[in-house]
Amino acid sequence: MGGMTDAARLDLAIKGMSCASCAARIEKGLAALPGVGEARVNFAAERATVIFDPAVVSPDRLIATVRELGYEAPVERLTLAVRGMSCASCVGRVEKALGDTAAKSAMDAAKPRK
Ligand SMILES: [Cu+2]
Repeated sequence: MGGMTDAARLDLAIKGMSCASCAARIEKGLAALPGVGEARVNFAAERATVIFDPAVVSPDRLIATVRELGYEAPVERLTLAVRGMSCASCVGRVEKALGDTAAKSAMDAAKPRK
């Protein structure tokens, strides 16, 4: 994780995996994207957790990659946690980088509370 200043975490549901090597394939595909620090896919739980830099890669891109590999990633279960956001302008900056409606509503939940 060293070096990523604005690391965000995306948790998403993945459908269509039939064995553990499906999970490994998705992990590999996600980890190969620029801006992805870590990708973990749990076959049994049908879930993926991706640590990424929202300034480099968008949640949209991560989800699209899962779909390009042939699996389903229902966006309604997307949750996003962003570390290191200290003020509203940080939130605005990350939102701008994300540029997706679903991700934005997830960001609202992640906003720092006063
Ligand atoms: Cu498989």
